[in-house]
Amino acid sequence: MSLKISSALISVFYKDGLEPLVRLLHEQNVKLYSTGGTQAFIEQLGVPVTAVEDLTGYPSIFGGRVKTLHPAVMGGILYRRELPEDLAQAERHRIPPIDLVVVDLYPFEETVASGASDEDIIEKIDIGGISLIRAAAKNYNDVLIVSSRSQYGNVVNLLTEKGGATDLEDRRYYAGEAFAVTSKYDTAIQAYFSGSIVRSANEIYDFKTLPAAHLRYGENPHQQASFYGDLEAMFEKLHGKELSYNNLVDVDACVSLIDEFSETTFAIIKHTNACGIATAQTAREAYLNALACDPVSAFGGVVITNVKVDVAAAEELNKLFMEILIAPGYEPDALNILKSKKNRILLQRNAVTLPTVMFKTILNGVLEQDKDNLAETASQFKTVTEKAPTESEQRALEFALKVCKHTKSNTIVLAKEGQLLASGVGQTSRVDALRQAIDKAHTFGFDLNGAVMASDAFFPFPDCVEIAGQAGITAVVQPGGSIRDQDSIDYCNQHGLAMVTTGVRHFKH
Ligand code: 93A
Repeated sequence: MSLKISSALISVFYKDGLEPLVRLLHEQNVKLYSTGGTQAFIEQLGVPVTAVEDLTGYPSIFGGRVKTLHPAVMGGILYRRELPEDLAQAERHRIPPIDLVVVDLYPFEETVASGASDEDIIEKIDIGGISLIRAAAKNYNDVLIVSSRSQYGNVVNLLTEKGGATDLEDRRYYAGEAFAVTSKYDTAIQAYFSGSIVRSANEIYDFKTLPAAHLRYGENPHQQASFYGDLEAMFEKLHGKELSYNNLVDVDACVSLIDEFSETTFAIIKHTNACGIATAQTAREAYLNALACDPVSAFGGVVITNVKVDVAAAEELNKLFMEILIAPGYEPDALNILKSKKNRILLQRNAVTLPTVMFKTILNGVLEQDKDNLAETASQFKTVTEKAPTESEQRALEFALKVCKHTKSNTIVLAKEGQLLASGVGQTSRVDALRQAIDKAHTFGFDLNGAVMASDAFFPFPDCVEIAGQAGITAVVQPGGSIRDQDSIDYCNQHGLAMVTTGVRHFKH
């Protein structure tokens, strides 16, 4: 059943990416309720919002531990709109409906990974947010739940397309996603309490319990190979040939990369590295900007997006010879266009909780580690130069850093706002990575004046910033921590570059 959203409760930890959704809801005359920090963020956008305290008649208490845990909030989400008894009770207790819930949970895993104290980690166990998500997902019959920042772009598209209304199938889909979010969240808490990542890995990788699939061959035709896992749970294959070993490796790289982005994004992967990625207003524009980065490498690549593929995007995508396209959904006409190539693999991605650890066999044993799940936002950047990056540069740096994290080391990523310009990948020196990136950018016609640079690890010498400065780069992000950091900073100060550090290294091998 199509339902128009009349009111929404928004309570998010990270405010990044929220603005377009807030503005759209405001345009669609949705009454907004919000918690402290989120309320301040919305007010600063000039959008009217009611404090959740005004709804509950209660202040936020116990250091914020109890903010939304109140019958007026839970009731407004959970009462059944079609049941006369529920309607009567809602009226008697003056509980207004809440038709949309938007939550970004306390970053529990990130807090654990940052090495915070036990006390700080416990405080980051979200109780109210989880309850809001579960309540709204349970009542998907009447309520839409947005449970992750990665969904904002799709939800904006959905609400724009449907004029602020949703259908039952949309709400059910997002309810499923919501329970994937809450179960992943609780799994991380459980893993923390059990104190052992080894145990969680063994649970995840108990080969005997996983379905096995023989692959045609491994990385090369003379290598035998199998995959152990439930691919059908992850993807619905809509078209095309069997996935190969290398396809699976690239699909994995695609999924990890795209999950960093909440805006409308397209990425093109070759041999696990992005040879194009862009965010834009429309799917078509994002795809074309991603393709422009390196149309030569894109040939035969694996393409992923975080939005439904529409006809305009499909018409452009259809021109590319690609191995695989992965999307959360396809418009029926878009799918027809894309099916025109017999072997092209079209995957529709489902919301599935992925393991938080990774392992590989080495020597006579196995290496195991947590996945690199730290994603620094601009608010965590520390400016170390006289000049600070402009807002546009900050956004470009954040974008470049996300790409950098998913690119083979040593890597240098050059970007402008919302578009990868070039990267240097898997080089034995950072200088080589930078030279490769600059050369590639020029090959494909990009002017690097005003572009930004991200590095996966610190600069041991000032050579990289010198080369970057000469190429026109104006802002740099890097972890920092080299004993010669000051040499790079001095060069930036002398030549008017801005540099920020993150304190977090992102090697990937
Ligand atoms: O401490 S809580 O578990 N208690 C609550 O009642 C509650 N309600 C929302 N945390 C709670 N939240 C979380 O607050 C949300 O999940 C979100 O992460 C955060 C938003 O807080 P603010 O809007 O004040 O920044």
